[in-house]
Amino acid sequence: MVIRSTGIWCRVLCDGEKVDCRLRGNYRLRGSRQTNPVAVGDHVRFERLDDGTGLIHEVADRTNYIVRRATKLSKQTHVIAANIDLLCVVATLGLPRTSTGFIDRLLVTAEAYHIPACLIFNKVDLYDEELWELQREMSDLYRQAGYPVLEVSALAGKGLESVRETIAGKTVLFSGHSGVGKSALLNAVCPGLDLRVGALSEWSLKGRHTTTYAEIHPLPNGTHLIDTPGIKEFGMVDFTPQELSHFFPEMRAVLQGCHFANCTHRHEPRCAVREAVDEGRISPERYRNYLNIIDGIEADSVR
Ligand SMILES: Nc1nc2c(ncn2[C@@H]2O[C@H](COP(=O)(O)OP(=O)(O)O)[C@@H](O)[C@H]2O)c(=O)[nH]1
Ligand SMILES: [Mg+2]
Ligand SMILES: [Zn+2]
Repeated sequence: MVIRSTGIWCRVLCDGEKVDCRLRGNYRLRGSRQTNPVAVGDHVRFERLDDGTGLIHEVADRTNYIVRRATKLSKQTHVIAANIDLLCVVATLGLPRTSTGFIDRLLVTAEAYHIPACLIFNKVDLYDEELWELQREMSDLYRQAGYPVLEVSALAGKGLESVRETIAGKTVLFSGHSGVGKSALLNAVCPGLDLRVGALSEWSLKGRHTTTYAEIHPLPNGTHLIDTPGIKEFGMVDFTPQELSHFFPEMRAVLQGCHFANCTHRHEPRCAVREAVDEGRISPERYRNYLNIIDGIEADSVR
């Protein structure tokens, strides 16, 4: 597994050993639109050379990958990471309160990239009765939509085992607003990791500058932590208003019932999604966020 990639050289984790590898000179880019043929998370086959380095012969097909555009308008994309097993969206209900709008945008991005996602609500040690009530609503909301929800406290050590079980053996990306406790949570889950808590930028532990390249940290029991600024910085994947509901699992499940195949579930007659909202099978909040994202897509396309 490639755990670091800076262009020509990359570092490959192989049976616990880290080997610096180069791509064979004649290795062709898999798609002309991608600027880098190897990204962290890629599985490669390499040949060991006399000097101890490796020569990569083959890059395995990816199950998924996240990209960044080379420039705002360019069609060329840079693959940031590949073969991501899980996106953990870390949120808080106390201060600051993560909005469902923000959560839903991250979840939509994960769906569009074919990355399974789960929600982790941190800082439950700060809850009073009212916040627990809100937490129950949020947990119901997202479980109904099809996502696993964990309620944890990095500080009080609550729910850590559920986080360990959820990420065990997986290549995982943590995302969420700064300050929600991602670093604290990872430290609590993986003693010895020693990430800086309360730091402005993530993963600044080694005195590196804020990286544009992703890196993977191997953890005990086969978990691999992807270190990137988070997928929200990469922006949403391009899609049309007609496609958006496919990235809401609970809408995807009913939209074949819509009268029009290209239904956007706003004003079209005989819409199965709106029917499900009216009958309480789809949450009005998720539906509202769906409408907001569509508005954003349309505003972008006229700009
Ligand atoms: N009360 C409480 N505070 C927490 C918890 N987890 C993290 N924090 C605090 O939240 C702040 C931000 O944490 P940090 O891990 O740096 O957040 P990050 O920006 O998401 O990585 C720090 O002051 C932490 O001590 C928690 O479970 N409960
Ligand atoms: Mg942090
Ligand atoms: Zn519809």
